[in-house]
Amino acid sequence: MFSKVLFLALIPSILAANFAVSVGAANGLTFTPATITAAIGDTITFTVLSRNHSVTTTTFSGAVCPPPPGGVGPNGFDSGFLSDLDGSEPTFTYTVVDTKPHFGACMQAAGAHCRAGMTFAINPNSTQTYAQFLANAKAS
Ligand SMILES: [Cu+2]
Repeated sequence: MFSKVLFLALIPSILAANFAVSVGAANGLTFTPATITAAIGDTITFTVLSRNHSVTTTTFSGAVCPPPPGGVGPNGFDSGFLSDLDGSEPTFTYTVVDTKPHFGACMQAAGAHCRAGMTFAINPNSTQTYAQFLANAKAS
């Protein structure tokens, strides 16, 4: 009986996936990959590979850039600034808690990184696409 309970408790961690996203690879203003399709319980680990960036949720349209401190919710998030200026490659891990679209960007330089296209989407869909979000960011 105890072992059956233990086994059932382990199932979510067995099935959950972890996605790795590079932030600022090759000194670029990029999240790679820029879109992630994830299920509840999956984790996304962002690793900053250059400069000083943030991983922050924002709105799909309107005032996209810069994303506000704390991020835009519900279930938004904000890594705060993560500097790789010392070569430490800092990470931020988000655990997915819903399957709704979440759009995010870097808040650095008063939104300049965001407007340059430093953006990402978790679970974009047919009405809220990453391509449209990116266009909204560049125009914001
Ligand atoms: Cu940045």
